[in-house]
Amino acid sequence: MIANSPAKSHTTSTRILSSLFIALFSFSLFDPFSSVSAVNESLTYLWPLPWEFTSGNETLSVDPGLSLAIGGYGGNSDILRAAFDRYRGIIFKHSNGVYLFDRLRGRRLVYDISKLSIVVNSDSEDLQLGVDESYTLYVAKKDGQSIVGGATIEANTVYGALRGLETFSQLCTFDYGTKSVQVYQAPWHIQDKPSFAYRGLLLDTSRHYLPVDVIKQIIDSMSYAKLNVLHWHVIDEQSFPLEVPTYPNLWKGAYTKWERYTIEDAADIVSFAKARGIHVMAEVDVPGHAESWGNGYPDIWPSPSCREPLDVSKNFTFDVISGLLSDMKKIFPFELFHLGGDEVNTDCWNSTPHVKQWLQDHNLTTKEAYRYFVLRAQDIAISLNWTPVNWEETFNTFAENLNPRTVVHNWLGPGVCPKAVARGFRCIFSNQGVWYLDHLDVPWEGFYNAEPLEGIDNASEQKLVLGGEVCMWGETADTSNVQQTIWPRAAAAAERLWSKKEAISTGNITSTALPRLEYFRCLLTQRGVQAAPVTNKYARYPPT
Ligand code: CP6
Repeated sequence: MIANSPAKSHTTSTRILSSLFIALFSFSLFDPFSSVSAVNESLTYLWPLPWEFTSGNETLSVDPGLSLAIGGYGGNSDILRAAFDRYRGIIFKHSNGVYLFDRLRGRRLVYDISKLSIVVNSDSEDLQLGVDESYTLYVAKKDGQSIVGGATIEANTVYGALRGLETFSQLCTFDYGTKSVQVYQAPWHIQDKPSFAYRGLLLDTSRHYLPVDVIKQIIDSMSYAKLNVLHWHVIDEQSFPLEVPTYPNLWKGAYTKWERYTIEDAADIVSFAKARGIHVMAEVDVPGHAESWGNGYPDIWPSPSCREPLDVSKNFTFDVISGLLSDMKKIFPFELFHLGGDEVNTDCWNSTPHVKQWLQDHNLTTKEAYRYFVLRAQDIAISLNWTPVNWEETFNTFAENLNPRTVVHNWLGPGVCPKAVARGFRCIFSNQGVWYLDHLDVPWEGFYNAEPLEGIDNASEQKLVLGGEVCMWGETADTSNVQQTIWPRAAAAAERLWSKKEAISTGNITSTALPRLEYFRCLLTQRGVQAAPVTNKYARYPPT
């Protein structure tokens, strides 16, 4: 655990002393400073790395009574005030008790930064894809003359201000020596914005149910890494945990009556995420991965022995999809909606007499029937004013028929986004070889080195890559291990999706990124997120 901050505040003499001290200790068997000594003063301990920044060599103290001054058109935002209160809790987690104690003892306390000013230029809280998340952040000492002292965040939207608050909180470190919160390497001037508009995490609540509180903790942790889309793979073949008022038997497919999400739960998750600048994209994966629907409505199965894919021959199937999506529309305001379409094995359509008959009557092969199903589901989503997202098999099998608004979601391998954008489709990168979190054998470097734009040179085609998403499939993850499976590797992808490519692609990542990621992982654990260690440090021993 890196308990302390970058040691910029040390005077030369204490630095020499502490080096001596560490040198002495490193000869002993037990090295209590092994992790602290990993702090490298030439690195910027922010994750993900901001686009442009300058820093200095002053250390500033932050007032535990830090107040908020808000201005601009968006100054009256409840989202902003609530976020400030949350971040106060994070920043002063360790110091508030000390502060109160000092005040009781009547000590006079003087701080460099007592106010955080936030200016938001727009009062719109509309959260859609591509919303402006840029911000500038200044942290500087008030010198009496200058009016630009203290901390200031400027943003065009409240969501940019949220990103700036996160960065500010990462600059604030509790110093165990002075028992106060300090900003090292000030003055700071940061100008920041994301590389990609879509920076997602898939959560699967069908293979294992995740309680609402756990989903909220994950949303909180996403905001620390500036991820901004929760792809909620809520339903699959194993269970149907979601309430659907129009077809109330659907959630009979839940594992138990406790492992369910009411529509109020779902709406609560959406507003919790919105308050953190995070979109929730729900997925209804059809026609494969949908066996659980038939627990409540067995007619949606071709037959009791053919439960998947759903029955393409019945209008009832599409009535259920239509009712389900209409109910979802009231809960999920994000413009993208995921319709799955992956891993469809149509063999048993051919061996189910009434479906086989229907195929013959309509002169369709099973492959064409798969296409018909996906396109009909797309039409329902589009009529509800959604932009459909589909897994890449749909593109791989019938790109020429896909609605041109379709967003192609890559997963099988590399090379799909280049093909999709060449045909004018937008694309999301989730290559299973590098961004599947359930692949425990992929180390953080695999996540970090993945590049959504690989193989795409043309700037107008690059713009069609919305971003990428790491996937936490739920077969082997539940409440007991989901956070440590997501973190810290999801953070490696988060920096890839946020930071300037040139700034994070040069040099040796073991020295430029690893210590920063270890620091961020420590920050996660300080904030209560059960993040796993980044690497097995001891595997490197004995040192050579
Ligand atoms: N569930 C659904 C899954 C997977 C997919 N879709 C999946 C496939 C292969 C691996 C991991 C997950 N479990 N609905 C593929 C998009 Cl290795």
